[in-house]
Amino acid sequence: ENSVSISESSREIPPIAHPTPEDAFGVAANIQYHAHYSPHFSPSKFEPEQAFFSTAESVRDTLIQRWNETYAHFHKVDPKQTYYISMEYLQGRALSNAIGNLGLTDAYAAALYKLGHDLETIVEQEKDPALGNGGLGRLASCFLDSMATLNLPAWGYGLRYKYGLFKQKITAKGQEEYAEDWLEKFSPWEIVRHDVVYPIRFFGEVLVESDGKRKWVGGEQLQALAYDIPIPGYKTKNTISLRIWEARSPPQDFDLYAFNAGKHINAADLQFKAQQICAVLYPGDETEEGKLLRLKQQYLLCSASLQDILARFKERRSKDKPFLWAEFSKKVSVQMNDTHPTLAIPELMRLLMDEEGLGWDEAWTITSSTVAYTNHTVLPEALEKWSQAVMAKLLPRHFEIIAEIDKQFHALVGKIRPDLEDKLSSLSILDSSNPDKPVVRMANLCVISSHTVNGVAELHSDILKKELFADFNSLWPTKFQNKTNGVTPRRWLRFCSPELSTIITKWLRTDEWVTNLDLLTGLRQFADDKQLQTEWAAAKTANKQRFAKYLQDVTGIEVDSNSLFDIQIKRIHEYKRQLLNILSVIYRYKKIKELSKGEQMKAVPRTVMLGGKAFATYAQAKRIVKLVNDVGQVVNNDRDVSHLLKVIFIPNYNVTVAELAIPASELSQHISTAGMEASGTSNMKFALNGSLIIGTLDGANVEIREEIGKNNFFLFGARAEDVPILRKQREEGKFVPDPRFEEVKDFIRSGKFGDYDYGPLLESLEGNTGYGRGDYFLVGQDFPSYLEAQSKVDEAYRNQAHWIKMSILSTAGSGKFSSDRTILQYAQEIWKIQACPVP
Ligand code: 475
Repeated sequence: ENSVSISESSREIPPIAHPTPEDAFGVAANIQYHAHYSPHFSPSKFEPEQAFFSTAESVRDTLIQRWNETYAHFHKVDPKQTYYISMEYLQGRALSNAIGNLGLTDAYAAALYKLGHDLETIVEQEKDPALGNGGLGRLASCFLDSMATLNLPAWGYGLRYKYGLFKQKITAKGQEEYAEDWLEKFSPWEIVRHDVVYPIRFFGEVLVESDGKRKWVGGEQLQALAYDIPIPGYKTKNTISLRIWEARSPPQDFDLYAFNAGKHINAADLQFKAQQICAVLYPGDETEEGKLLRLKQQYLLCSASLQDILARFKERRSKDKPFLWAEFSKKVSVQMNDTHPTLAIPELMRLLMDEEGLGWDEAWTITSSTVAYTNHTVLPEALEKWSQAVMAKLLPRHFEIIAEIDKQFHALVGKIRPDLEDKLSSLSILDSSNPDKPVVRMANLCVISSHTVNGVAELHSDILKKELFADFNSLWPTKFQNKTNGVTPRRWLRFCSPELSTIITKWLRTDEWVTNLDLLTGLRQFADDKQLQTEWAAAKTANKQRFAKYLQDVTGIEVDSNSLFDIQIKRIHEYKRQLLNILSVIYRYKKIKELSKGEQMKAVPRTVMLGGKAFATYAQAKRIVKLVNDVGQVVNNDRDVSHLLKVIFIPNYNVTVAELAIPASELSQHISTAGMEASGTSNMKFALNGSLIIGTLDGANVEIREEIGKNNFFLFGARAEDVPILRKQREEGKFVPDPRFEEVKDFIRSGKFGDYDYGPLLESLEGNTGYGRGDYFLVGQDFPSYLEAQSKVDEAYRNQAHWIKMSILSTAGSGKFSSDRTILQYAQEIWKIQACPVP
């Protein structure tokens, strides 16, 4: 027996002198340390790539230190905590964001200079991890930045896909997709947590024990392994975590007999099978793919996250903090980013009942006061519906629980709202109306089980209340809220446009706008000031030149930095109407060709840029990509017009490209069919960067226009409330197309843009209305008013002083669209959590 007892405390890691280098000298030493002692390459090499990894590791030291302090502080204070669960995060590159938030950009730039590198080149070595599709994923990342910056006790949970969103290449055939291997080398930001592992089960069966308790047994068993990515707040010590899960097979007992019998491949097989689960991000944006693998991903995310949440809740109980399940929802709030993590609901029920021994009623009270749901789209193809058969097979216990929730919901309606009973077929969770394919409606499960349901812009939340969830709203009117989206001003202004930021800070005489974006209104009083206008124009020009250089590098096309930079970047969707944009470009091209030399002198030169990825099997979207590229080929090579018009498809649009494009933009297009874009968030980023918007009254455009003033917004198109009426009129043969619209379609049909078959694309604009046909998205309807708005853009651009003034007013009016404002509203009105700053 050991006579010397080792005290508990001596098993903790002894504190070390703070490694955070704070000046260029210290930083350089730290980078060198990593180059020598954590070399992933030959230590004799210090090329940009090695310099990037050493630099990132040096930054990571500081982040880990702060992350530990934050975690310890939360543990001590034990505040109510929010967990944001999302299948997608679009983080973008982390290096410049991290050193920016730490306030160490100058120190790192100077240190790298000492070591023979420049910061910009080093930053460009980093891969852009694209673990998301579009708006929903990027919003999650903006939210993490705001939660950290606001010192909120909150974490993100996600999945560690091996392959992110595909890489897009443009060839003569149009878009081609290639694997995006963001882990090709490794990611310096993730910290693998071998101490955080949870069991995950699929398939199997439910046993009923003698006491009536139910138990899920058998089937396949896996493990979820955690990786933590530290998320630093801006100018605060608080550093939170994005915890992403990876599936792996449980450690196998090494079976020597099997090995000798040559059967050792089995373990490797299991490992391979497990790894398939997180192999790829499903690339459909606003589409639902009822594939088993996707359901496995969703369950892995929910189960691992909830086991982790429960473990933390228990860990924080102690003698003086008694363990009471009834306290759970006073300590924990779970936000579901769309319906993708809906399984969090039955999983929390299962854990509370089957693992913790609670009864149904208590488990239901806890669950329904813990989870909240955000809806991001009303598009029918995005509303998740899972086959009941698939669900019952993969997750038999969860299916039982879901059926029971549905049953109790029916009983509740019968009791308190018998008038709604004939609506139950559309309100219920289980929909068996099609006997060949009974489904589980995930959105209904979310609405019924959540204490709060929110939309992402005023108009969208109204549509949820009045249309999509109207009956639920009449049942639970206080359940529905609005939380207009926002974007982080750090990444989307302070760091992506240092030029404009410096000017803003100078004129506002403070840099506090970075965390208090409403202060931007202070720019309004200087909007007419010639000095500010000159500085503003110079910054915009510098950003345009930087982006022009990038475009030349990736497309080989030379861009005139004096032309109007007109940009539309977002996923390619018919409802987003990139087709409307390119059709009007074709019209512009035709008209320029008809001008005399004298008239041409007066025309405003434009560079129209479009970028975005099309879901690989979304044929119309791919045709649109092809058309943009074909039009570019013709226009850019036509010597009569190329000095007045260029059309560029920006390949492989991602967060990194957005950071270059948005600051360079003067006009940006947010032109969806009214009522279809839930919010949009790039509209906010563009407005913040002084880019004027041409847009419809859709999503957050409505609120942006209110904030920056209607004179500073190029509005066109049908209103949301008129859209159904217009579709109906069209159906009745009452729509008379504008001759200019016909002219453009004929021009494409003539073969002017090559021999690709645009028939199916043009046909979608004709005939009887129906989803995806008969011009469902009202391109023809809005074409004339769009052309008029475009003429107003040209007119306005001719008066540069006035344009710059509008640009300043656009930035000045963007304060509302900070994700700090959005997150504060979630914290106060949904999560009921408070800031918990590390002292
Ligand atoms: C909206 N993605 C934007 C943004 O709120 C809005 C759905 C199903 C499967 C995979 N991806 C999805 C979305 O629904 C999505 O990205 N929605 C977007 O959310 C943030 O600003 O208007 O279209």
